[in-house]
Amino acid sequence: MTMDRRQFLATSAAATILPSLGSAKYYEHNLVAEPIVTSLVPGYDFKTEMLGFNGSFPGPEIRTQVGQPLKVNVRNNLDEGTAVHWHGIRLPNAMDGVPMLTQDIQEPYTTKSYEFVPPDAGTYWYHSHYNSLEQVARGLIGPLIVEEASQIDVDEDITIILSDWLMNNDGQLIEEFSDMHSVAHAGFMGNYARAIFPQTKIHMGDRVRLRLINSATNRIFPLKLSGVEGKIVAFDGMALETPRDFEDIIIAPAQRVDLIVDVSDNLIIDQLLRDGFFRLGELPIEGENLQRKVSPIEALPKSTKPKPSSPNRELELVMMGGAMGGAHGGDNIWSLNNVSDMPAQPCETFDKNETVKIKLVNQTAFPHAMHLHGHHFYELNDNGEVGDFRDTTLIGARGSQDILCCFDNPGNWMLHCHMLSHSMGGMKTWVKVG
Ligand SMILES: [Cu+2]
Repeated sequence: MTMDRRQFLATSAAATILPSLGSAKYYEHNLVAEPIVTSLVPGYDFKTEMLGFNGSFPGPEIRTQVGQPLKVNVRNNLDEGTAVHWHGIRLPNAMDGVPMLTQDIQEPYTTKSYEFVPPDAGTYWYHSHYNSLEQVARGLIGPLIVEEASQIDVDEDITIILSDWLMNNDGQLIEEFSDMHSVAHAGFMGNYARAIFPQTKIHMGDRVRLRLINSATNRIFPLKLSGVEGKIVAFDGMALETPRDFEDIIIAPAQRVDLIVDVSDNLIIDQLLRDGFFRLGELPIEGENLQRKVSPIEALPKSTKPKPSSPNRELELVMMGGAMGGAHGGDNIWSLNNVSDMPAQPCETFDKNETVKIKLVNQTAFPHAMHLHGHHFYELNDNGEVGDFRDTTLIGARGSQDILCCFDNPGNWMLHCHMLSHSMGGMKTWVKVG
């Protein structure tokens, strides 16, 4: 028996926070995946047919607090299956939202609950992990914000979603998602891109936290921010030990960048192009904040991330295939170590808490954004020194990137290119931990 739509919506008010024992708070949210129409292009009167959550694209911002239990009830009101993945959260394997690996496909008109305790504060997102190239391109995404236990000293906290869409002149999505030419090249790309701001006001002199999320299926955004000055404070949800200066920012599909900035003018986000820029969005200032924060921008509180230690094992994972990539042993367009698509057995099995150095070698003519589920990993620089702690790393065409990962989370975890066309074209595998 399925709950009828009205009945479900009646219970799906905003987040409920129920008191619990001690200091624990329990956050519960409801998400309804459904077809929607939305004004995707500001200034035009057409409405775009998409998929969304709770009637909107992007889906509602889920806000919770680090270390507190979160429950999200997902209702599938699509006439196709779905599954929701909580990107970047180090959660129990059964909650990871990957059909055929961690759960069944969530059938139409059913409800599935996900429950986990986010161990790290930061900027995350949720998105469909079923038929994901198409469902993400059609809009099944939303931000998942895990707040720090103590308040961060900013005037505003703004989540900005970056994405692109392929649209016709009537503003409708062109559904050529799996066009084979794009799969074998840089992936399905839009002809229109935008930074989506929340309905927030900023003032000259504000200190603002900006949470950038790239939800595009394939597009890497090189960005220039104007009107603000400050520091990068986190990548992929994880606090940097020392806030970092920035000029341009490169954000690959699925990556997040948190900044703390002081506002001096209208906030403008431009995408840098080879010969100029494209304006992704602008948040105009209104009035002035006369109580400016003048203290230096401090690091966010440390996460519970594992300390880097020397590896027990070293492996190589080679990205192969695609146009101009040469021959490889896989039977789809892309492969990892000569194997295309999800193998019946894991590509590697790790003992729990094993620390592994993985050399990600890109033999192909395109960049890839490799994402590991259930863990973050350290990027190693060319001298082998430990760098940023991320869940998605961008590897340039014909380049390589070494990573160091402590596989401390038991279960079956996907490892795949987050350019979702490449993942669909075979660049995906999984590892088993514990
Ligand atoms: Cu790729």
